[in-house]
Amino acid sequence: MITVTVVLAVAVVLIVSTIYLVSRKSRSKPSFPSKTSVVARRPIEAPNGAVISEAIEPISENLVLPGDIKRGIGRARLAFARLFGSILGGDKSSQQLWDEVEEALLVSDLGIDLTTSVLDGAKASMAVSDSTDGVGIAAAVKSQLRSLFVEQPRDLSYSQDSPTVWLVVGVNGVGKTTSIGKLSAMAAADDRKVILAAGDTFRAAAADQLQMWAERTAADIVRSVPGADPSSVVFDAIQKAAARGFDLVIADTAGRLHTKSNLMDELRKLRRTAERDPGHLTEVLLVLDATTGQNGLVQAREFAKAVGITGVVLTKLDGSAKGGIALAAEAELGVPIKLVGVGEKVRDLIAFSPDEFLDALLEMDVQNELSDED
Ligand SMILES: Nc1nc2c(ncn2[C@@H]2O[C@H](COP(=O)(O)OP(=O)(O)OP(=O)(O)O)[C@@H](O)[C@H]2O)c(=O)[nH]1
Ligand SMILES: [Mg+2]
Repeated sequence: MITVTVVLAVAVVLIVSTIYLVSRKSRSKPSFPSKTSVVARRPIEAPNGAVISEAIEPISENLVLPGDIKRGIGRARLAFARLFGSILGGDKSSQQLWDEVEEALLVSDLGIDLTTSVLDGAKASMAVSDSTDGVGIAAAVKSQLRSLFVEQPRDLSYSQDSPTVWLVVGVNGVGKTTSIGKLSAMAAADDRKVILAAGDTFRAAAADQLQMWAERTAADIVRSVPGADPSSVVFDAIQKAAARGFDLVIADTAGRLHTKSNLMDELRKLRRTAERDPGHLTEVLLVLDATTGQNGLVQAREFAKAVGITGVVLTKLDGSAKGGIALAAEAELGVPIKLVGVGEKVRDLIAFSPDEFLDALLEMDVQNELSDED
């Protein structure tokens, strides 16, 4: 009798636990095979000297470069709309509304001069249209902001004859090497054969960092020893590209402070090398860190003057609340922002569109997200 009871008890426990496990499994989310699989792991040295371990992902799985600017400029958008959005609500005098717009523009780091000119232009257009409400003010300001962007092509250009050369310049730490990795992935996605030239020979770890990106994006790399002449590295990369039928050479450069005048001399020399046959220099891209705001613009001006730039890559927009810097940079430099960096991953480089950017920055439904955040 005791044996029968024990057997029955064990059977009941087994049945109950089986039912529990089956029901748990069916409730859990279905798992899809991961799109990216890690193929290797190797230590690399970060710019600050720290060794980080980075998963190296196969390039074929990493070619999606979505233009989701709203996600990318999240913080800039929320910070801007917190102030700008409020002009649409409440019963405010016209003066209060203009004061709030001014504050929003200044906080977004548009700079005092541009803010004044945007406000003056918007007020003048309001006087013509005879409108005084918040919606009218918002529209007039948006139209003034739009006019700060230059009307020039924003796609990266290739020469008809290979190899095309792109030179990437900017102050240290702004995101040059990371952006080159992302550009390399973009070019590979476009079926271009790419060589990266490790023109930053100042820091020993710089070429290692670039090599990691070359491996991740199936690009070739030409590098030399620390302290080598950057122009000779770029020269060798162009020669190799021409000899072996590569389409594109992307050259990394050192980014020590512009106050060291020899850096500017070096960049001029690099430019001359990149222009020389068989290379065809079509882009000199200035990388600008959005989080540095107006300070970054002082340095940008120096670089633009020294080497002449064809476009701007505005990085770290994901970490900046200063969306106005995009407008300030373009108005100040007179060259188009071609791409924006919105994260550290290979996909986080987005083709820049002024209209999409302004729509995202000024979109008023962001108020819902604000209340979620608070
Ligand atoms: N959040 C974010 N981080 C970025 C972005 N672009 C670059 N970074 C990070 O910024 C740091 C510096 O990037 P690098 O690419 O090494 O910058 P660099 O200009 O080559 O620096 P130097 O070689 O020292 O002159 C790294 O930690 C990058 O991961 C971006 O768009 N968003
Ligand atoms: Mg670098």
